[in-house]
Amino acid sequence: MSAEKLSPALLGRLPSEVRKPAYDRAALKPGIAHIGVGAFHRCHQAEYTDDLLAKDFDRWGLVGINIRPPLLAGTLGRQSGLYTRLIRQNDEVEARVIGSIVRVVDSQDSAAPALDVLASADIQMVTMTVTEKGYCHIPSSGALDLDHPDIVHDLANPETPRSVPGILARALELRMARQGRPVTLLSCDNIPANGIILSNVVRTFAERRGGKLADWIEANVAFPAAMVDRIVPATTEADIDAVEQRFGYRDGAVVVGERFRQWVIENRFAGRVPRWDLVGATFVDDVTPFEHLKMRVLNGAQTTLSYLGVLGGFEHTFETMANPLLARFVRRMLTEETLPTLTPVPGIQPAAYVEQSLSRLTNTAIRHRNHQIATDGSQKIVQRLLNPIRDRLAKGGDIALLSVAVAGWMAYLIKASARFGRAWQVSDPFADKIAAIADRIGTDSKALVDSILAIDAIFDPALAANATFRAHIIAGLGGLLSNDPMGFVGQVCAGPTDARLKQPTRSA
Ligand code: NAI
Ligand code: CS2
Repeated sequence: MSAEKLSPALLGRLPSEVRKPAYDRAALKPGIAHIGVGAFHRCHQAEYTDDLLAKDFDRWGLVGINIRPPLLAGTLGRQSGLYTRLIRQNDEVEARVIGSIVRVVDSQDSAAPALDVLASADIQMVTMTVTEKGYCHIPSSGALDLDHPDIVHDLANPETPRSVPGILARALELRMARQGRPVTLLSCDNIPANGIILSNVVRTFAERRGGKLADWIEANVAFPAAMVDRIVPATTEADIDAVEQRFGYRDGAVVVGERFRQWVIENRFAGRVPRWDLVGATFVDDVTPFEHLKMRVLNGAQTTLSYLGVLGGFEHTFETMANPLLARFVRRMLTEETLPTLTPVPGIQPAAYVEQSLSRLTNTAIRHRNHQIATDGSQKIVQRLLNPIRDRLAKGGDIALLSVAVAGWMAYLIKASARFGRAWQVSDPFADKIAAIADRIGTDSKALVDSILAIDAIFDPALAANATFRAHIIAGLGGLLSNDPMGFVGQVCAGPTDARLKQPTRSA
């Protein structure tokens, strides 16, 4: 017989080691909407909100909305929004059922269900984790990509939008017409200056829509920036089975994360604000130093390890970190090249932050696949690698190690092309473009780099034209496409700068 499913009725009978919501869920009122109920939201913002509800401070429940797959009705919906959040640190497991999501809404086929929620007067805070590419912006500039197919569609059909910027602009228009209450739109995605990018893409829509919308947004909507942190890999069937075996019930919405968590939010709100600062979040005037630290150190390390890890034949981050060469490479990259680009962050010692970040990446219970982190690299490398490179170049600093990581992204996509034997499957908005370049050019790394650096949506032209940067990327790509990519990484890690620029032998 299959195990009983998680439900409100089961809460009273859960094993004692599973922590339960410490408040009356029936008393909650929808107050916060979240777009993009994926693994991360369930393990981060929803947990902070659960902590806040347990303090009996407010009665704000979350309404979760997905405008893209997966459907929520069959998992969270069937469980009345309940799910199990596992914290895993090597052999330790800590289980907790989170109760802060009071309703879920699938709005994949039409924006109407999402708009109903977002335009309602009950909702005064809208958070989102819609992945980096969900903002439909140009990574190198942060502006709305007017050629994006969803944006072309939404500008032509503003009342039936399908993109995040289009849906938010329409929701704000409905709020203005129906009830006029202010609202905060809080991006929790790992894009640089996420408040500014979200505001750019929504305001561009509003300006094109005309009427009073842009002025209303100016007066009634806040777009704070936020830095969010907790490593949360995609949930696997094994995770769901593990909950059943260990605790005796079936939960289709399990999520697994590490113990560490952080949320730094810009103190710029419109309307009511959940007091997440009472449960560990920090409200600050300027998120930028926190954002740079996190994206350049932790995310920079993850991205670097993902590309070099795949090229070296490793499956997960923790296995890649167990390789002494790759661990040494990433530590040197962060310490020698990334750290000097950072401005001081109150209360955080940069070298200690590097060590803490690297140590988080060795957690054997966090099975974060290199291919998952490598996904959508074109949307990630600007903030994680290219911006620190630009800062280094401006001060005359060495960029040899950061450049290998950028070349890693190129090699990863090139090796997925037909000409290179489709080494693995990739998912990146620029994958087809880079595969076409690889198919046309073949193995000439200088020609490959010339064509790839010409993609100005990723590489800003001034950086792409920098001779030092080009030379390092050409050397890096040559080395990583050679028969011995790890040998090349070893040479770079050991050798002086000019030796790093020498072209190694390449595979045919
Ligand atoms: P996930 O794959 O579990 O969920 C992705 C969510 O985004 C889904 O709800 C999906 O419907 C939605 N989505 C995808 N493409 C969209 C689009 N074009 N428009 C609107 N919605 C879209 O991924 P997960 O782990 O929840 O991560 C999501 C984002 O959260 C990341 O891309 C990152 O920016 C941020 N984040 C993730 C962390 C993690 O460790 N998983 C940690 C810190 C931030
Ligand atoms: C990861 C991040 O998938 C990825 O790109 O690098 O989502 C990472 O796990 C989080 O930012 C950690 O907070």
